[in-house]
Amino acid sequence: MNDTQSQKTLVLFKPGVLQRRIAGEILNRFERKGLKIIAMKLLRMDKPMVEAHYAEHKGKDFYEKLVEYTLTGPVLAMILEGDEAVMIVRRLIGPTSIDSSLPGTIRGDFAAHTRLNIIHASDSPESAGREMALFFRPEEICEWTDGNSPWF
Ligand code: FUP
Repeated sequence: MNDTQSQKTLVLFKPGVLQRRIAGEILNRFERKGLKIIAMKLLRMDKPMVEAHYAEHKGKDFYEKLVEYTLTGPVLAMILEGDEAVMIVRRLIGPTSIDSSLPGTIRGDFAAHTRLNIIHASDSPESAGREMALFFRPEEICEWTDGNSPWF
């Protein structure tokens, strides 16, 4: 525990999660790992917001389809907090490419196509800062402590 650092990370359940009624099942994986939910919002992203979120991919061959998919329904955005949360959440979701996403990871278990890989999570503390600000105002973030909870 000594060298670990508490971090916040932005997680986005893409439209396929709500459409397939698996939000609870996926959220459960983060909670049972010990990550803390400190913000959560169900929303329909508009095109400018999707384009801002995926700005780094503009011009790539998958970009238009990725934007289109992200607009097909509501998304569930959340901020998770915990020691080394950025890395831990990325490990839980699995690699971007479905070819590399092993069973046991969220993408490995629930997604069959890279473009429809159902979930997004910040890939660095810097990305997390930018992405949290895109989805949440500061007053929408609810910090809390574990009190005497014994299990982490
Ligand atoms: P990740 O951070 O793991 O979500 O990965 P990226 O930011 O590299 O990619 C964002 C989204 O673009 C992925 F979720 C799916 C889509 N994508 C493709 O459709 N094809 C690719 O080759 C790479 C990414």
